[in-house]
Amino acid sequence: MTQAPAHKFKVTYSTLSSPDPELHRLYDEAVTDFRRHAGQTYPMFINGQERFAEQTFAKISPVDTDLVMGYFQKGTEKDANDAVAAAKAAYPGWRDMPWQERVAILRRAADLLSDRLFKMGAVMSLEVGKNRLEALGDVEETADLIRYNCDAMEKNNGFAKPLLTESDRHHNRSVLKPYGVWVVISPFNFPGALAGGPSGAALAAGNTVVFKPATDTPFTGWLLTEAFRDAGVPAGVFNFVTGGGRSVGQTLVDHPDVAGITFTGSYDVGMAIIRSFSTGKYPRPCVAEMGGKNPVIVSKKADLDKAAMGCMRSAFGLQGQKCSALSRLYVHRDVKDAFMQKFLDLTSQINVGDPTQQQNWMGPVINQSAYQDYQGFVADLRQHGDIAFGGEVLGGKGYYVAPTIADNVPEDHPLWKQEMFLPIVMVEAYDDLDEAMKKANDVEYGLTAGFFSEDEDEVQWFLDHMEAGVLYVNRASGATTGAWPGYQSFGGWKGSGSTGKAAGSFYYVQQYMHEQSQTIIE
Ligand code: UN1
Repeated sequence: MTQAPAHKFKVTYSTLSSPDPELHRLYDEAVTDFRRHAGQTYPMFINGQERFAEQTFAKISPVDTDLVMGYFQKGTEKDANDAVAAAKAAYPGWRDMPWQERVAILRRAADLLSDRLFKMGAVMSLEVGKNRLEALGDVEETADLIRYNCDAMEKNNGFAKPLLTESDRHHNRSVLKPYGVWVVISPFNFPGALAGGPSGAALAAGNTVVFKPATDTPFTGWLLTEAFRDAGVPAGVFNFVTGGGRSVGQTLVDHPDVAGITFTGSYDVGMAIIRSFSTGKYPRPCVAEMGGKNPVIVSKKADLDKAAMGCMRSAFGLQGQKCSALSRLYVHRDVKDAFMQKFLDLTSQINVGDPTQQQNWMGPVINQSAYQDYQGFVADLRQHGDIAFGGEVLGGKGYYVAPTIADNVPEDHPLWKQEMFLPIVMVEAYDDLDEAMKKANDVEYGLTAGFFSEDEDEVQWFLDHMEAGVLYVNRASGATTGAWPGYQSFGGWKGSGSTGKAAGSFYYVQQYMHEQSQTIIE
């Protein structure tokens, strides 16, 4: 039988289910095939060459802790330094290549990712614990983010634009130029999109890249590296280093030859990098995306079926481990009981288990430490409020926990403000919309937020007052989650992001370049 082209199946985070049996067959085959070949050793990639360290670490699947997916290199400071040196040496050639050629190479890399959809999706499911649609969505988002950065270069003619002139003898223009060596440090939860997206932007703009994935997700990082390599990205232009955050990551952050960085991860680490990047000899650009504590407000004029579905998907998709996940839910007192009934009912229908099995919508949490955090948070919430649903670890060979809804937790409890990054949502009744908005905004984060109401004036009120970078109204496929490049830009306000510019719309790739004004007089 001939294999259907991968691009026939376009899965996004809003895809609720796919009726196409071919998609499921190809994914199942890829999982079986991967399991048969698991346990190999994978290199780093520096200056176009595979690089092996003295020590390796095992990547264990959170889905099944008996499954060693592969062995990855425990890179050292020297490896990090070599990667920066390689990127620095390769920079002039890549910078001077016409942007049209750079973009052609990067579009090839995006197409290779789409071609490898099922293999990469299978790896991501086992590496992160994503269900099949979330995993396939992440692969496609990675490819689309790379394409979107290429399109941005093209639509703006490489960012060389004329300025006003005094006469025919004056030629004035503004040109955006790359910075040099760009570091990309990515998180575990979207190991494709949040690595390939920023790398694609940095490369399209003409920077060279040193990429370090989260310690939990080296495998997807390697597959991304292979796609750039196979697309013809020249040696030294894209480098891949693995190892500890404190050794390899810190060496990259501290390196004087690094011109800019994109970090996606926790608020504490992000803020430390921003501070360190502003205390050198001169300020250097730091694009930081740093988590959320995302609220939903349900009005008494809401369609409660839409609201319950959107909240369930946002609170528990990918086990609550999205920075876009819903974690605070404010429901009008008049409709709270009716809403809770629907919300609990939908939540009780979630199957938790091996996410490569089609019937399981939630997989495990990422690692032992997250599994322990979950138990600690639940004990705390149980002591101070009610666990309306879930609250248990589920056993098995992986880190499985129940989707959890906490109610009646006092307003001053610290977990109303702290990002948990787990499938736990806290619910509270409100009497007055303005009071709900005040609480919704009263956190250090401002990433995503959702609103449910069938009243136009209320909708406008929400859009006018909510302090966050990504707003959704009446979205049943995800009340706060599921941004897609070109359709929703994605970036945070306040403690959620450092630049005020979001990925996926009009202003992102420009952050990887600085402006030069050129005036020539004949
Ligand atoms: C994240 O949540 O960590 O909007 C990144 C979403 C996805 C993921 C964003 N695009 O839910």
